[in-house]
Amino acid sequence: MKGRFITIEGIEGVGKSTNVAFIEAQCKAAGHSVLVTREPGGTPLAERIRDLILTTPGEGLSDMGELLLMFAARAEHLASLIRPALARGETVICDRFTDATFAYQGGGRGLDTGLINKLQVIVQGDLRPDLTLLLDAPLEVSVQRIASRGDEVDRFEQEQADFFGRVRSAYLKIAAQAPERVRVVDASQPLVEVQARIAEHLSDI
Ligand code: Z5A
Repeated sequence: MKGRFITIEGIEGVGKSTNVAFIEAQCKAAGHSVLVTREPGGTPLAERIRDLILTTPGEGLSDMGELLLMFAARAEHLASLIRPALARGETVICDRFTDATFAYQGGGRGLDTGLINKLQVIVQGDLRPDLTLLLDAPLEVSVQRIASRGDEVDRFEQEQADFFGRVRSAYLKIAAQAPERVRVVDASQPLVEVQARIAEHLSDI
C-alpha cells in the first residue's frame, strides 16, 4: 500500500461533507492524486447496500443485520475502490469508515465490540487509516446544523438524543485509545477555525 488513507468521522451534521472538500483541496494543492469516497457506499453495489441500510424502516432491519450489511458494503468498497487506489499511490479520503461501526453499531446499538473487531480483521486484514479526523461537537450543535439544512431524515436521524450521546462517547473513547491516528477537532468552532486545525493535522502526515 503506497497511498495515504484519511478518514473523517463524527456524529451527524458536524461538518464532515463540508470538510471533505477542504481536505481534498489541501491534498491536491500538496500535489497528491486524490480519491474521495464515502461509507456506507462508494461503489455501485455498496451504494445499493447503503440505500437498504438508510431507508429500511426501523423494525425491518435488525441490529445484527445492519452491522453485517455495513461490513458487506465495506468489503466491496475495499476490494473495488480503496485498495486499488492505495496501491496506485493515491490519497484516499473517506467520509466515515470502521470507526463509525464501533461508534454507531457498538456504542449506539450496543453490539459487542469484540465481534466488530473480529469482523474488522476479517474484512480489512491489517488495513487501517493513516489519519482519522474526528469532528466533535455537542449534540445541540449537530441538531441545529441538520435542521438548518432541512433535508429528509434517514433511519439514523430518527434516533433519540441518548443514542447520539452514546455514539459521541464511543468516538471520543476511540480517539483516547489511538491518539496518534485519531485527531479530535472541535467542530463547534467557526469553519475557518475548524479548517485551520484540520490543515495542521494534515501537515503531520
Ligand atoms: N453509519 C453507521 O451506522 N455505521 C457505519 O459503519 C457507517 C455509517 C460507515 C450515513 O451517514 C449514516 O450511516 C450515518 C451513520 C451510519 N448516520 N447518521 N447519523 P452520512 O455520513 O451519509 O450522514 P451524516 O452523518 O448524517 O452526515 P451529514 O448529515 O451529511 O452531516 P455532515 O457531513 O457531518 O455535515 P455537513 O453536511 O458538512 O454540515 C452540516 C451543515 O452545517 C451544513 O449546512 C454546513 O454548511 C454547516 N457547517 C459545517 N461546518 C460548520 C461550522 N464549523 N460552522 C457552522 N456551520 C457549519
